[in-house]
Amino acid sequence: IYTYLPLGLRVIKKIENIIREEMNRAGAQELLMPILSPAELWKETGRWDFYGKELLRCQDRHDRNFCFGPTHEEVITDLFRREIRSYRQLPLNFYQIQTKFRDEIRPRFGLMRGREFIMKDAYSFDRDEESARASYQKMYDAYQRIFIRCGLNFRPVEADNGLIGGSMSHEFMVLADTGEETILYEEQGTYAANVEQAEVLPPTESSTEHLLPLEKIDTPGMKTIKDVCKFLQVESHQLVKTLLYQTSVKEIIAVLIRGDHEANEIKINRLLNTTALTLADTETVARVTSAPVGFAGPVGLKEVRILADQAVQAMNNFVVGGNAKGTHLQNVNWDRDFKVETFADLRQAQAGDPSPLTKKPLSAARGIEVGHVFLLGTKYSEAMEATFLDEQGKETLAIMGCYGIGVGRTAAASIEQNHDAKGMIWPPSIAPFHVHLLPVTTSEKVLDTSKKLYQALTEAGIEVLWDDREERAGVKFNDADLIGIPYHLTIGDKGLKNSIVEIKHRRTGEVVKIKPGQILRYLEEQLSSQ
Ligand code: 9G3
Repeated sequence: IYTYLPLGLRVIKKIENIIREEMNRAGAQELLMPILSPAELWKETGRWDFYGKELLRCQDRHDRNFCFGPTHEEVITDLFRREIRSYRQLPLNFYQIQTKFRDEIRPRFGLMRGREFIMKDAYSFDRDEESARASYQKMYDAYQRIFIRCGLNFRPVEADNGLIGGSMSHEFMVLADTGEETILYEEQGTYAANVEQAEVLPPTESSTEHLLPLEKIDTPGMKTIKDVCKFLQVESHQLVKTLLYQTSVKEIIAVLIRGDHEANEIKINRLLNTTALTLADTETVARVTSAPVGFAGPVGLKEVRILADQAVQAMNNFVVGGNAKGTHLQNVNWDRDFKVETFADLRQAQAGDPSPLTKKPLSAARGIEVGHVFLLGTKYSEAMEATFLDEQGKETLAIMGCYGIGVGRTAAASIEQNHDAKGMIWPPSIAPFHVHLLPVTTSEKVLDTSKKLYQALTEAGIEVLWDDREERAGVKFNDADLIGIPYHLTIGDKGLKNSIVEIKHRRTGEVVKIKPGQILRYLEEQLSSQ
Protein backbone atom coordinates (compact mmCIF):
# COMPACT_ATOMS: atom_id res chain seq x y z
CA ILE A 1 0.00 0.00 0.00
CA TYR A 2 1.47 3.26 -1.13
CA THR A 3 1.34 7.00 -0.71
CA TYR A 4 1.31 8.84 -4.03
CA LEU A 5 3.87 11.64 -3.89
CA PRO A 6 3.17 14.95 -5.64
CA LEU A 7 4.72 14.17 -9.04
CA GLY A 8 3.28 10.65 -9.25
CA LEU A 9 -0.14 11.90 -8.20
CA ARG A 10 -0.12 14.41 -11.06
CA VAL A 11 0.46 11.54 -13.51
CA ILE A 12 -2.39 9.57 -11.91
CA LYS A 13 -4.73 12.59 -12.21
CA LYS A 14 -3.80 13.10 -15.86
CA ILE A 15 -4.63 9.48 -16.66
CA GLU A 16 -7.87 9.72 -14.68
CA ASN A 17 -8.92 12.80 -16.62
CA ILE A 18 -8.26 11.18 -19.99
CA ILE A 19 -10.35 8.22 -18.85
CA ARG A 20 -13.10 10.53 -17.55
CA GLU A 21 -13.30 12.46 -20.82
CA GLU A 22 -13.51 9.34 -22.93
CA MET A 23 -16.03 7.61 -20.64
CA ASN A 24 -18.26 10.69 -20.75
CA ARG A 25 -17.85 10.92 -24.52
CA ALA A 26 -18.97 7.28 -24.81
CA GLY A 27 -22.12 8.04 -22.82
CA ALA A 28 -21.10 6.53 -19.48
CA GLN A 29 -22.01 8.45 -16.32
CA GLU A 30 -19.72 8.86 -13.32
CA LEU A 31 -20.86 7.84 -9.87
CA LEU A 32 -19.04 6.78 -6.70
CA MET A 33 -19.88 3.64 -4.77
CA PRO A 34 -18.95 2.89 -1.15
CA ILE A 35 -15.62 1.21 -0.41
CA LEU A 36 -17.26 -1.10 2.13
CA SER A 37 -19.75 -3.65 0.76
CA PRO A 38 -22.20 -5.53 2.99
CA ALA A 39 -21.69 -9.32 2.99
CA GLU A 40 -25.37 -9.92 2.15
CA LEU A 41 -24.90 -8.74 -1.45
CA TRP A 42 -21.88 -11.01 -1.94
CA LYS A 43 -23.78 -13.97 -0.49
CA GLU A 44 -26.47 -13.51 -3.14
CA THR A 45 -23.96 -14.15 -5.92
CA GLY A 46 -22.06 -16.83 -4.00
CA ARG A 47 -18.88 -14.79 -4.09
CA TRP A 48 -18.71 -14.28 -0.30
CA ASP A 49 -17.79 -17.98 -0.02
CA PHE A 50 -16.07 -18.34 -3.39
CA TYR A 51 -13.28 -15.88 -2.62
CA GLY A 52 -10.96 -16.77 0.21
CA LYS A 53 -8.42 -14.51 1.85
CA GLU A 54 -8.07 -12.28 -1.20
CA LEU A 55 -11.40 -10.74 -0.18
CA LEU A 56 -10.51 -8.58 2.82
CA ARG A 57 -13.36 -8.74 5.33
CA CYS A 58 -14.23 -6.73 8.41
CA GLN A 59 -17.02 -6.24 10.92
CA ASP A 60 -18.74 -3.15 12.22
CA ARG A 61 -19.66 -2.42 15.87
CA HIS A 62 -22.77 -4.61 15.52
CA ASP A 63 -20.67 -7.53 14.24
CA ARG A 64 -22.15 -7.18 10.75
CA ASN A 65 -19.88 -8.49 7.99
CA PHE A 66 -18.47 -6.30 5.25
CA CYS A 67 -15.68 -6.48 2.70
CA PHE A 68 -13.37 -3.85 1.26
CA GLY A 69 -14.62 -3.67 -2.33
CA PRO A 70 -12.28 -5.58 -4.70
CA THR A 71 -14.68 -4.78 -7.61
CA HIS A 72 -18.31 -3.64 -7.65
CA GLU A 73 -20.56 -5.95 -9.69
CA GLU A 74 -22.72 -6.72 -6.63
CA VAL A 75 -23.12 -3.12 -5.53
CA ILE A 76 -24.00 -1.76 -8.96
CA THR A 77 -26.44 -4.61 -9.64
CA ASP A 78 -28.14 -3.85 -6.33
CA LEU A 79 -28.41 -0.19 -7.37
CA PHE A 80 -29.92 -1.20 -10.71
CA ARG A 81 -32.61 -3.44 -9.23
CA ARG A 82 -33.66 -0.77 -6.74
CA GLU A 83 -33.84 2.11 -9.22
CA ILE A 84 -34.57 0.84 -12.73
CA ARG A 85 -38.06 -0.24 -13.77
CA SER A 86 -38.49 0.04 -17.52
CA TYR A 87 -36.78 -0.75 -20.81
CA ARG A 88 -37.27 2.95 -21.55
CA GLN A 89 -34.51 3.73 -19.02
CA LEU A 90 -31.99 1.55 -20.90
CA PRO A 91 -29.23 1.34 -22.00
CA LEU A 92 -27.27 2.56 -18.97
CA ASN A 93 -23.58 2.68 -18.25
CA PHE A 94 -22.09 3.82 -14.92
CA TYR A 95 -18.45 4.20 -14.00
CA GLN A 96 -16.34 5.23 -11.06
CA ILE A 97 -12.69 5.88 -10.37
CA GLN A 98 -12.00 4.49 -6.96
CA THR A 99 -9.51 2.77 -4.69
CA LYS A 100 -10.01 -0.99 -4.58
CA PHE A 101 -8.55 -3.54 -2.18
CA ARG A 102 -7.45 -7.12 -2.92
CA ASP A 103 -5.40 -9.04 -0.38
CA GLU A 104 -3.05 -10.51 -3.01
CA ILE A 105 -0.77 -13.38 -1.96
CA ARG A 106 2.10 -11.84 -3.90
CA PRO A 107 1.87 -8.08 -4.26
CA ARG A 108 4.83 -7.04 -6.41
CA PHE A 109 6.45 -4.58 -8.79
CA GLY A 110 5.15 -1.54 -6.89
CA LEU A 111 2.03 -0.08 -8.44
CA MET A 112 1.89 -2.95 -10.93
CA ARG A 113 0.28 -5.23 -8.36
CA GLY A 114 -0.37 -3.43 -5.12
CA ARG A 115 -3.00 -4.62 -2.66
CA GLU A 116 -4.65 -1.20 -2.72
CA PHE A 117 -5.02 0.21 -6.23
CA ILE A 118 -7.02 2.76 -8.18
CA MET A 119 -9.40 1.26 -10.73
CA LYS A 120 -11.80 2.77 -13.19
CA ASP A 121 -14.66 0.31 -13.25
CA ALA A 122 -17.70 0.65 -15.49
CA TYR A 123 -20.88 -1.44 -15.74
CA SER A 124 -23.39 -1.46 -18.59
CA PHE A 125 -27.01 -2.63 -18.53
CA ASP A 126 -28.93 -3.44 -21.71
CA ARG A 127 -32.34 -4.75 -22.71
CA ASP A 128 -31.11 -7.38 -25.19
CA GLU A 129 -28.02 -9.10 -26.57
CA GLU A 130 -27.70 -6.82 -29.60
CA SER A 131 -27.80 -3.66 -27.53
CA ALA A 132 -25.34 -5.21 -25.01
CA ARG A 133 -22.89 -5.88 -27.83
CA ALA A 134 -23.20 -2.26 -28.94
CA SER A 135 -22.42 -1.09 -25.37
CA TYR A 136 -19.41 -3.42 -25.29
CA GLN A 137 -18.17 -2.05 -28.62
CA LYS A 138 -18.53 1.55 -27.36
CA MET A 139 -16.34 0.75 -24.36
CA TYR A 140 -13.84 -1.12 -26.57
CA ASP A 141 -13.58 1.97 -28.81
CA ALA A 142 -13.27 4.29 -25.80
CA TYR A 143 -10.42 2.12 -24.44
CA GLN A 144 -8.61 2.41 -27.76
CA ARG A 145 -8.84 6.21 -27.55
CA ILE A 146 -7.76 6.27 -23.90
CA PHE A 147 -4.58 4.28 -24.41
CA ILE A 148 -3.71 6.12 -27.63
CA ARG A 149 -4.11 9.42 -25.78
CA CYS A 150 -1.89 8.11 -22.96
CA GLY A 151 0.84 7.69 -25.59
CA LEU A 152 1.13 3.94 -25.12
CA ASN A 153 2.08 1.22 -27.61
CA PHE A 154 -0.63 -1.35 -26.88
CA ARG A 155 -2.75 -4.06 -28.43
CA PRO A 156 -6.27 -5.28 -27.64
CA VAL A 157 -6.22 -9.08 -27.45
CA GLU A 158 -8.86 -11.78 -27.12
CA ALA A 159 -8.91 -12.90 -23.52
CA ASP A 160 -10.30 -15.50 -21.19
CA ASN A 161 -13.41 -14.64 -19.21
CA GLY A 162 -11.84 -16.22 -16.17
CA LEU A 163 -13.90 -16.92 -13.14
CA ILE A 164 -16.22 -14.04 -13.76
CA GLY A 165 -18.32 -15.95 -16.31
CA GLY A 166 -19.92 -14.50 -19.39
CA SER A 167 -19.37 -14.61 -23.07
CA MET A 168 -16.86 -12.14 -24.58
CA SER A 169 -13.70 -10.44 -23.40
CA HIS A 170 -10.69 -8.41 -24.53
CA GLU A 171 -7.59 -7.34 -22.63
CA PHE A 172 -5.65 -4.19 -23.49
CA MET A 173 -1.96 -5.01 -23.34
CA VAL A 174 0.88 -2.50 -23.19
CA LEU A 175 3.82 -4.07 -25.02
CA ALA A 176 6.88 -4.24 -22.77
CA ASP A 177 9.59 -6.86 -22.26
CA THR A 178 8.99 -6.86 -18.51
CA GLY A 179 5.28 -7.74 -18.98
CA GLU A 180 3.88 -10.68 -17.04
CA GLU A 181 1.61 -11.84 -19.86
CA THR A 182 2.46 -13.41 -23.21
CA ILE A 183 0.42 -12.47 -26.24
CA LEU A 184 0.38 -14.07 -29.67
CA TYR A 185 -0.37 -11.93 -32.69
CA GLU A 186 -0.14 -11.69 -36.47
CA GLU A 187 2.66 -9.34 -37.53
CA GLN A 188 0.47 -8.11 -40.37
CA GLY A 189 -3.12 -8.75 -39.49
CA THR A 190 -5.84 -8.39 -36.93
CA TYR A 191 -5.65 -11.52 -34.81
CA ALA A 192 -4.13 -11.11 -31.35
CA ALA A 193 -4.85 -13.14 -28.21
CA ASN A 194 -3.56 -13.82 -24.76
CA VAL A 195 -1.49 -17.01 -24.96
CA GLU A 196 -3.88 -18.68 -22.52
CA GLN A 197 -6.83 -17.91 -24.76
CA ALA A 198 -5.28 -18.39 -28.23
CA GLU A 199 -6.95 -21.21 -30.11
CA VAL A 200 -4.77 -23.91 -31.68
CA LEU A 201 -5.94 -25.30 -35.02
CA PRO A 202 -6.10 -29.08 -35.35
CA PRO A 203 -3.04 -30.64 -37.06
CA THR A 204 -3.39 -30.76 -40.83
CA GLU A 205 -1.84 -34.18 -41.39
CA SER A 206 -1.63 -37.42 -39.42
CA SER A 207 1.23 -39.88 -39.24
CA THR A 208 1.04 -42.59 -41.91
CA GLU A 209 3.56 -44.98 -40.30
CA HIS A 210 2.53 -48.62 -39.86
CA LEU A 211 1.64 -49.49 -36.28
CA LEU A 212 4.59 -51.24 -34.65
CA PRO A 213 4.40 -53.69 -31.74
CA LEU A 214 4.36 -52.16 -28.25
CA GLU A 215 7.73 -52.38 -26.48
CA LYS A 216 8.68 -51.94 -22.84
CA ILE A 217 12.04 -50.25 -22.25
CA ASP A 218 14.16 -49.67 -19.18
CA THR A 219 14.87 -46.00 -18.58
CA PRO A 220 16.43 -46.00 -15.12
CA GLY A 221 16.48 -42.57 -13.46
CA MET A 222 15.19 -40.77 -16.56
CA LYS A 223 12.42 -38.50 -15.43
CA THR A 224 12.48 -35.61 -17.83
CA ILE A 225 11.55 -35.48 -21.49
CA LYS A 226 15.09 -34.40 -22.29
CA ASP A 227 16.58 -37.44 -20.51
CA VAL A 228 14.28 -39.86 -22.31
CA CYS A 229 14.77 -38.26 -25.74
CA LYS A 230 18.54 -38.41 -25.42
CA PHE A 231 18.49 -42.03 -24.26
CA LEU A 232 16.07 -43.27 -26.94
CA GLN A 233 17.45 -41.05 -29.70
CA VAL A 234 14.01 -39.57 -30.44
CA GLU A 235 12.77 -35.98 -30.77
CA SER A 236 10.49 -34.54 -28.10
CA HIS A 237 7.59 -34.35 -30.58
CA GLN A 238 7.62 -38.19 -30.73
CA LEU A 239 6.91 -38.33 -27.01
CA VAL A 240 3.58 -37.94 -25.23
CA LYS A 241 3.56 -36.71 -21.65
CA THR A 242 0.84 -37.76 -19.27
CA LEU A 243 -0.25 -35.11 -16.77
CA LEU A 244 -2.41 -36.16 -13.85
CA TYR A 245 -4.84 -33.56 -12.59
CA GLN A 246 -7.12 -33.51 -9.62
CA THR A 247 -10.54 -31.82 -9.75
CA SER A 248 -12.19 -30.06 -6.81
CA VAL A 249 -14.14 -33.29 -6.11
CA LYS A 250 -10.84 -35.25 -6.08
CA GLU A 251 -11.44 -37.01 -9.38
CA ILE A 252 -8.16 -37.83 -11.16
CA ILE A 253 -7.91 -37.01 -14.85
CA ALA A 254 -5.07 -37.86 -17.22
CA VAL A 255 -4.24 -35.31 -19.91
CA LEU A 256 -1.98 -36.30 -22.80
CA ILE A 257 0.15 -33.60 -24.40
CA ARG A 258 2.83 -33.94 -27.09
CA GLY A 259 6.33 -33.74 -25.61
CA ASP A 260 7.23 -30.38 -27.13
CA HIS A 261 3.91 -28.74 -26.16
CA GLU A 262 2.64 -27.22 -22.92
CA ALA A 263 -0.73 -27.98 -21.34
CA ASN A 264 -3.24 -25.13 -21.03
CA GLU A 265 -5.14 -25.53 -17.77
CA ILE A 266 -7.75 -22.94 -18.73
CA LYS A 267 -8.70 -25.01 -21.78
CA ILE A 268 -8.77 -28.22 -19.72
CA ASN A 269 -10.94 -26.53 -17.08
CA ARG A 270 -13.27 -25.30 -19.80
CA LEU A 271 -13.64 -28.77 -21.33
CA LEU A 272 -14.38 -30.30 -17.91
CA ASN A 273 -16.57 -27.39 -16.85
CA THR A 274 -14.46 -26.89 -13.71
CA THR A 275 -12.33 -24.05 -12.39
CA ALA A 276 -10.20 -25.63 -9.72
CA LEU A 277 -8.01 -28.12 -11.55
CA THR A 278 -4.62 -28.73 -9.89
CA LEU A 279 -1.78 -31.11 -10.70
CA ALA A 280 -2.09 -34.26 -8.59
CA ASP A 281 0.32 -34.43 -5.65
CA THR A 282 3.17 -36.98 -5.43
CA GLU A 283 1.20 -39.43 -3.26
CA THR A 284 -1.73 -39.42 -5.67
CA VAL A 285 0.58 -39.95 -8.65
CA ALA A 286 2.23 -42.87 -6.82
CA ARG A 287 -1.15 -44.42 -5.97
CA VAL A 288 -2.63 -44.06 -9.46
CA THR A 289 0.46 -45.06 -11.50
CA SER A 290 2.28 -47.33 -9.04
CA ALA A 291 5.39 -45.27 -9.86
CA PRO A 292 7.13 -42.10 -8.74
CA VAL A 293 6.50 -38.84 -10.63
CA GLY A 294 8.02 -38.94 -14.13
CA PHE A 295 6.80 -42.35 -15.29
CA ALA A 296 3.03 -41.84 -15.73
CA GLY A 297 1.51 -43.13 -18.96
CA PRO A 298 -1.94 -43.88 -20.37
CA VAL A 299 -1.51 -47.66 -20.93
CA GLY A 300 -3.20 -49.68 -18.19
CA LEU A 301 -4.37 -46.66 -16.17
CA LYS A 302 -7.51 -47.72 -14.31
CA GLU A 303 -10.52 -45.62 -13.33
CA VAL A 304 -8.96 -42.49 -14.75
CA ARG A 305 -10.57 -40.52 -17.57
CA ILE A 306 -8.09 -39.84 -20.37
CA LEU A 307 -8.23 -36.61 -22.34
CA ALA A 308 -5.76 -35.84 -25.10
CA ASP A 309 -4.69 -32.81 -27.04
CA GLN A 310 -5.63 -32.97 -30.71
CA ALA A 311 -1.94 -33.12 -31.71
CA VAL A 312 -1.77 -36.58 -30.09
CA GLN A 313 -4.55 -37.73 -32.42
CA ALA A 314 -2.20 -37.20 -35.38
CA MET A 315 0.60 -39.30 -33.80
CA ASN A 316 1.40 -43.00 -33.75
CA ASN A 317 4.22 -45.21 -32.51
CA PHE A 318 4.98 -42.71 -29.75
CA VAL A 319 6.77 -42.96 -26.39
CA VAL A 320 4.97 -42.70 -23.02
CA GLY A 321 5.70 -43.43 -19.36
CA GLY A 322 5.34 -47.10 -18.32
CA ASN A 323 3.57 -46.68 -14.94
CA ALA A 324 6.50 -48.37 -13.24
CA LYS A 325 9.72 -46.91 -11.83
CA GLY A 326 12.39 -46.62 -14.55
CA THR A 327 10.11 -47.79 -17.36
CA HIS A 328 8.80 -46.28 -20.59
CA LEU A 329 6.78 -47.74 -23.46
CA GLN A 330 7.69 -47.34 -27.12
CA ASN A 331 5.51 -47.69 -30.26
CA VAL A 332 2.40 -46.81 -28.32
CA ASN A 333 -0.82 -46.17 -30.26
CA TRP A 334 -4.09 -44.69 -29.00
CA ASP A 335 -7.17 -46.87 -29.42
CA ARG A 336 -5.02 -50.01 -29.79
CA ASP A 337 -3.20 -49.59 -26.44
CA PHE A 338 -5.56 -47.31 -24.49
CA LYS A 339 -8.79 -45.39 -25.02
CA VAL A 340 -9.07 -41.63 -25.14
CA GLU A 341 -12.36 -40.16 -23.91
CA THR A 342 -11.98 -36.86 -25.79
CA PHE A 343 -9.48 -35.28 -28.15
CA ALA A 344 -9.60 -31.49 -27.97
CA ASP A 345 -7.51 -28.31 -28.08
CA LEU A 346 -5.85 -28.58 -24.66
CA ARG A 347 -2.43 -27.08 -25.20
CA GLN A 348 -0.91 -23.64 -24.98
CA ALA A 349 -0.49 -21.95 -28.34
CA GLN A 350 3.08 -20.90 -29.14
CA ALA A 351 5.00 -18.65 -31.53
CA GLY A 352 5.00 -20.18 -35.00
CA ASP A 353 1.56 -21.79 -34.66
CA PRO A 354 -0.81 -20.78 -37.46
CA SER A 355 -3.26 -17.97 -36.70
CA PRO A 356 -6.76 -19.38 -36.26
CA LEU A 357 -7.99 -16.52 -38.44
CA THR A 358 -5.58 -16.51 -41.40
CA LYS A 359 -3.22 -19.47 -40.75
CA LYS A 360 -0.28 -17.01 -40.92
CA PRO A 361 2.36 -17.85 -38.28
CA LEU A 362 1.87 -16.11 -34.93
CA SER A 363 4.55 -14.06 -33.17
CA ALA A 364 4.94 -13.79 -29.41
CA ALA A 365 5.39 -10.63 -27.32
CA ARG A 366 5.26 -9.73 -23.63
CA GLY A 367 2.54 -7.44 -22.38
CA ILE A 368 1.17 -5.67 -19.30
CA GLU A 369 -2.60 -5.83 -18.89
CA VAL A 370 -3.89 -2.29 -18.30
CA GLY A 371 -7.54 -2.72 -19.28
CA HIS A 372 -10.09 -5.50 -19.55
CA VAL A 373 -13.59 -5.46 -21.03
CA PHE A 374 -16.15 -8.23 -20.45
CA LEU A 375 -19.57 -8.96 -21.84
CA LEU A 376 -21.03 -10.57 -18.73
CA GLY A 377 -24.49 -11.61 -19.87
CA THR A 378 -26.94 -12.30 -17.03
CA LYS A 379 -24.66 -13.92 -14.47
CA TYR A 380 -25.16 -11.11 -11.93
CA SER A 381 -28.64 -9.95 -12.93
CA GLU A 382 -29.87 -13.54 -12.58
CA ALA A 383 -28.26 -14.11 -9.18
CA MET A 384 -29.59 -10.80 -7.84
CA GLU A 385 -32.86 -10.57 -9.80
CA ALA A 386 -31.98 -7.37 -11.57
CA THR A 387 -34.89 -7.08 -13.97
CA PHE A 388 -36.84 -4.44 -15.90
CA LEU A 389 -40.20 -4.48 -17.66
CA ASP A 390 -39.88 -4.93 -21.44
CA GLU A 391 -42.20 -3.45 -24.10
CA GLN A 392 -44.76 -6.20 -23.43
CA GLY A 393 -44.62 -5.56 -19.68
CA LYS A 394 -42.66 -8.75 -19.07
CA GLU A 395 -39.98 -8.98 -16.32
CA THR A 396 -36.67 -9.33 -18.15
CA LEU A 397 -33.10 -9.82 -16.92
CA ALA A 398 -30.70 -6.99 -17.72
CA ILE A 399 -27.70 -7.98 -19.83
CA MET A 400 -24.53 -6.65 -18.27
CA GLY A 401 -21.00 -5.76 -19.28
CA CYS A 402 -18.12 -4.65 -17.06
CA TYR A 403 -15.03 -2.71 -17.99
CA GLY A 404 -11.89 -2.03 -15.93
CA ILE A 405 -8.74 0.06 -16.21
CA GLY A 406 -5.89 -0.08 -13.70
CA VAL A 407 -4.96 3.57 -13.29
CA GLY A 408 -1.74 3.13 -11.30
CA ARG A 409 -0.78 0.19 -13.46
CA THR A 410 -1.22 2.32 -16.58
CA ALA A 411 1.27 4.81 -15.12
CA ALA A 412 3.67 1.99 -14.23
CA ALA A 413 3.28 0.41 -17.69
CA SER A 414 4.11 3.73 -19.32
CA ILE A 415 7.38 3.79 -17.39
CA GLU A 416 8.17 0.19 -18.37
CA GLN A 417 7.68 1.10 -22.01
CA ASN A 418 9.24 4.58 -21.95
CA HIS A 419 12.55 4.85 -20.12
CA ASP A 420 16.30 4.81 -20.66
CA ALA A 421 19.30 4.34 -18.41
CA LYS A 422 18.89 7.88 -17.05
CA GLY A 423 15.27 7.54 -15.99
CA MET A 424 11.66 7.94 -17.03
CA ILE A 425 10.42 9.48 -20.28
CA TRP A 426 6.80 10.60 -19.94
CA PRO A 427 4.53 11.05 -22.95
CA PRO A 428 3.46 14.75 -22.76
CA SER A 429 -0.24 13.83 -22.25
CA ILE A 430 0.40 12.15 -18.89
CA ALA A 431 3.67 13.82 -17.82
CA PRO A 432 3.52 15.43 -14.37
CA PHE A 433 4.53 18.74 -16.00
CA HIS A 434 5.21 19.72 -19.61
CA VAL A 435 8.39 21.70 -19.02
CA HIS A 436 11.20 21.41 -16.47
CA LEU A 437 12.72 24.85 -15.96
CA LEU A 438 16.39 24.57 -15.01
CA PRO A 439 18.22 27.76 -14.06
CA VAL A 440 21.87 26.70 -13.68
CA THR A 441 23.16 29.70 -11.70
CA THR A 442 21.69 32.14 -9.24
CA SER A 443 22.68 35.31 -11.08
CA GLU A 444 20.08 38.05 -11.25
CA LYS A 445 19.80 37.74 -15.02
CA VAL A 446 19.18 34.00 -14.92
CA LEU A 447 16.67 34.40 -12.12
CA ASP A 448 14.87 37.22 -13.89
CA THR A 449 14.62 35.30 -17.19
CA SER A 450 13.41 32.19 -15.35
CA LYS A 451 10.70 34.16 -13.59
CA LYS A 452 9.49 35.75 -16.82
CA LEU A 453 9.45 32.46 -18.70
CA TYR A 454 7.70 30.69 -15.84
CA GLN A 455 4.98 33.32 -15.85
CA ALA A 456 4.54 33.45 -19.61
CA LEU A 457 4.35 29.66 -20.02
CA THR A 458 2.09 29.14 -17.01
CA GLU A 459 -0.32 31.83 -18.19
CA ALA A 460 -0.50 30.05 -21.56
CA GLY A 461 -1.57 26.83 -19.81
CA ILE A 462 1.80 25.10 -20.09
CA GLU A 463 2.70 23.32 -16.87
CA VAL A 464 6.17 24.21 -15.63
CA LEU A 465 8.17 22.63 -12.84
CA TRP A 466 10.76 25.18 -11.73
CA ASP A 467 13.84 23.68 -10.10
CA ASP A 468 14.65 26.60 -7.79
CA ARG A 469 16.90 24.56 -5.50
CA GLU A 470 20.43 25.76 -4.84
CA GLU A 471 22.03 22.70 -6.43
CA ARG A 472 24.81 22.31 -8.97
CA ALA A 473 23.79 22.17 -12.62
CA GLY A 474 24.84 18.50 -12.87
CA VAL A 475 22.59 17.53 -9.99
CA LYS A 476 19.64 19.36 -11.54
CA PHE A 477 20.21 17.77 -14.95
CA ASN A 478 20.43 14.27 -13.50
CA ASP A 479 17.26 14.73 -11.49
CA ALA A 480 15.47 16.18 -14.52
CA ASP A 481 16.43 13.16 -16.62
CA LEU A 482 15.25 10.84 -13.86
CA ILE A 483 11.87 12.59 -13.50
CA GLY A 484 11.37 12.51 -17.26
CA ILE A 485 9.38 15.66 -18.00
CA PRO A 486 9.36 15.91 -21.83
CA TYR A 487 11.03 19.37 -22.28
CA HIS A 488 13.96 20.69 -20.25
CA LEU A 489 14.45 24.44 -20.45
CA THR A 490 17.97 25.40 -19.37
CA ILE A 491 18.78 29.02 -18.51
CA GLY A 492 22.46 29.90 -18.05
CA ASP A 493 24.59 33.05 -18.00
CA LYS A 494 26.68 32.01 -20.99
CA GLY A 495 23.63 31.58 -23.24
CA LEU A 496 21.92 34.71 -22.03
CA LYS A 497 24.95 36.78 -23.14
CA ASN A 498 23.86 35.89 -26.67
CA SER A 499 20.14 35.98 -25.78
CA ILE A 500 19.90 32.19 -26.00
CA VAL A 501 18.27 29.53 -23.83
CA GLU A 502 18.25 25.79 -24.48
CA ILE A 503 15.40 23.34 -24.83
CA LYS A 504 16.25 19.65 -24.56
CA HIS A 505 13.83 16.96 -25.74
CA ARG A 506 14.05 14.34 -23.00
CA ARG A 507 13.23 11.44 -25.34
CA THR A 508 15.74 12.11 -28.11
CA GLY A 509 18.28 14.24 -26.29
CA GLU A 510 18.00 16.78 -29.12
CA VAL A 511 18.92 20.31 -27.94
CA VAL A 512 17.46 23.43 -29.57
CA LYS A 513 19.03 26.85 -28.94
CA ILE A 514 16.36 29.50 -29.02
CA LYS A 515 15.63 33.14 -28.08
CA PRO A 516 13.58 33.50 -24.86
CA GLY A 517 10.93 35.41 -26.79
CA GLN A 518 10.30 32.46 -29.12
CA ILE A 519 9.96 29.77 -26.48
CA LEU A 520 6.24 30.04 -25.92
CA ARG A 521 5.46 29.55 -29.59
CA TYR A 522 7.95 26.72 -29.95
CA LEU A 523 6.52 24.80 -27.00
CA GLU A 524 2.91 25.44 -27.99
CA GLU A 525 3.66 23.98 -31.40
CA GLN A 526 5.48 20.99 -29.94
CA LEU A 527 2.75 20.22 -27.41
CA SER A 528 -0.16 20.60 -29.84
CA SER A 529 1.46 18.23 -32.34
CA GLN A 530 1.63 15.45 -29.70
C1 9G3 B 1 -13.03 -10.61 -5.77
C2 9G3 B 1 -11.67 -10.66 -5.53
C3 9G3 B 1 -10.76 -10.61 -6.56
C4 9G3 B 1 -11.23 -10.46 -7.85
C5 9G3 B 1 -12.61 -10.40 -8.08
C6 9G3 B 1 -13.51 -10.46 -7.02
C7 9G3 B 1 -10.80 -10.24 -10.12
C8 9G3 B 1 -13.05 -10.24 -9.45
C9 9G3 B 1 -12.51 -9.94 -11.80
C10 9G3 B 1 -12.97 -8.50 -12.01
C11 9G3 B 1 -13.70 -8.24 -13.28
C12 9G3 B 1 -14.12 -6.84 -13.61
C13 9G3 B 1 -15.11 -4.74 -12.90
C14 9G3 B 1 -14.17 -3.98 -13.74
C15 9G3 B 1 -13.61 -4.82 -14.84
C16 9G3 B 1 -13.06 -6.10 -14.33
N1 9G3 B 1 -10.34 -10.39 -8.89
N2 9G3 B 1 -12.11 -10.16 -10.41
O1 9G3 B 1 -14.26 -10.18 -9.73
F1 9G3 B 1 -13.86 -10.67 -4.73
CL1 9G3 B 1 -11.13 -10.81 -3.89
O2 9G3 B 1 -12.78 -7.66 -11.23
N3 9G3 B 1 -14.64 -6.05 -12.51
